[in-house]
Amino acid sequence: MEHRWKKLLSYYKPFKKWLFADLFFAILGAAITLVLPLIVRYITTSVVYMQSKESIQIIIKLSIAMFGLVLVEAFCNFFIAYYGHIMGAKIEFNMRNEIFSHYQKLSFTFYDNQKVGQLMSRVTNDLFEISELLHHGPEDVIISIIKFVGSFIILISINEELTLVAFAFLPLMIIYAFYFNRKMKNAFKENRAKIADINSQIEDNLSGIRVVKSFANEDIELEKFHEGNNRFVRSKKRSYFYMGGYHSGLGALTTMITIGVISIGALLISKKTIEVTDLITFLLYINNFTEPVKKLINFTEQFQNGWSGYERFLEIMDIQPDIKDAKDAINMKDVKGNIEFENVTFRYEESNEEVLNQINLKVKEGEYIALVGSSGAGKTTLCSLIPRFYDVTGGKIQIDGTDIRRIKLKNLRDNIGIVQQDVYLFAGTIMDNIRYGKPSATDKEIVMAAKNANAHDFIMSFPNGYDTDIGQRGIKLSGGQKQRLSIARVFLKNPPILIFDEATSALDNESERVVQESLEKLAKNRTTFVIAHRLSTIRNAQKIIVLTENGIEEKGTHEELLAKRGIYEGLYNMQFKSRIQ
Ligand code: DUT
Ligand code: MG
Repeated sequence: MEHRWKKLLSYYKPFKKWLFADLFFAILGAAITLVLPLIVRYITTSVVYMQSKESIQIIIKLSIAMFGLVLVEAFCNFFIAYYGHIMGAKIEFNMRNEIFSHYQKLSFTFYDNQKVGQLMSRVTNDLFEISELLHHGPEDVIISIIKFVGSFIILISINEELTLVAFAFLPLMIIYAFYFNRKMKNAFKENRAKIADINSQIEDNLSGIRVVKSFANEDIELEKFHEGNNRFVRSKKRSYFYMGGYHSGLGALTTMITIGVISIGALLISKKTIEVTDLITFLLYINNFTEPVKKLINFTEQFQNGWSGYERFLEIMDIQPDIKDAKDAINMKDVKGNIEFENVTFRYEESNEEVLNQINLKVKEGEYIALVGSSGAGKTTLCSLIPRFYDVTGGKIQIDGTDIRRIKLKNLRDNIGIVQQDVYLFAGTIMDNIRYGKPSATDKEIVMAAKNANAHDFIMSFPNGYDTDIGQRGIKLSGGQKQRLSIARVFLKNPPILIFDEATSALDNESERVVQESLEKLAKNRTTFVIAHRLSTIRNAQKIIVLTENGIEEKGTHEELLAKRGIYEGLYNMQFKSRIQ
């Protein structure tokens, strides 16, 4: 707990001056608010009874002074509102950077178990709540305390009885404000949840709009949407109910305090225990002690929201990336691509069953090997161990004789190129997306890579060529085109080790042939792992490995494995026959 506070306070550190300036102007502003009625009181009790000449002069001076003070107060309020918020935004900026760069460090295991929407709301909503608390919290508390305590001291020194009358209403006000504020804030939270629902529904609908239309299900979608939209209105109604209750009730209570003070004050005047001016002073102070009550109650809510947002923030920040550089990690130069699995065992964190058990495999540099086996046998898993997307739970993997856990992650992954079935393209142009493989690449290199990947021709057939915007996730491209862009990326990256995971599975025969051609060109002189369901695509692999639940069951060339009349032959015959039918 203590270290959480320390860490929270540490966010103020770069903005110490801002914070102090903020607090200084908060105090100054509060002090001026307290002083103004005192000047009025001085005028009404003393100055008006002076000789007229003298009194006129003093009144003019004091009026000017009061105008001046109001201007200063206005500046204080402006400073708090403007620079206070900027400070909050800058703190939010720092925290957002922190959590985003933390996201970049976390491993596959983390993302396997998270929802993207929730991770996003940590960055947006939670941080907003925290920064609101961080910049409004201190000033609100200080202003409220000064105003409340100050007006209490001033009033009690004027008249004790009337002070008691004025403050007698406060407990009622506190209870009322507390109750309605809580209800109101909860209702607002509910609103936000409902609008989040609507947003995610819209997002889901728009992302799947092609499916919606293909099933002609627009009406069903509309109905679903209306439901969510109606829930939003109901929730809003509730929040406006409490908002109305809160404001009207507190307004009435404040007026009641005024009436109470005037009534009792009038009685006291008639009994000659106080002067009319005292009563005026009291009336001038009423806002100064009712407002802090509202502010402090608001603060308790704000604190709860901010703090729970902060805890969710820390929850993420406290997760240590389970895959990171060892202290003595090295950079390898001129990686050849000899890969050796030694007694490799692996299981996913959340399951107790081993996916891979005691796998031994030696792949020489430049070798082209294929992994086949039934779905779920662990082919993808085996390949994702090489770039350390996951760490082995037993045994080790070596590249050129070095345990991959001793190689710097960046260096390791720079040496491995991956082409998968579902290609992820970023929103942007074709040029940008290929350049992702090597950010420093020149345009010439990019065109070269595209040519190698058999992509240049189709790119040039677009009116904007390489500057064509491909839309979100490359929606404007065909499957084969996307695949060739992802191959161009890897050409540009130029790594000695390659992994093709079902790279052509989603394609028709014609585009498969084109993509296959570019894949084989890419694979030349590189250590290559190919996972393929269509055995026709891996016939010429130098080595085919059959992976099953029991591990590596068969190993050899296509002809050798056929001759063995084992699992591979079974798989092959099955596909061969189904092809003919
Ligand atoms: N598995 C998990 N968690 C994951 C991924 C996979 O528990 O994040 C399990 C599912 C499966 C086993 O690991 O039982 C192996 O999965 P993998 O994806 O490696 O299988 P595959 O051989 O690549 O199957 P496919 O041919 O369907 O791609
Ligand atoms: Mg797979």
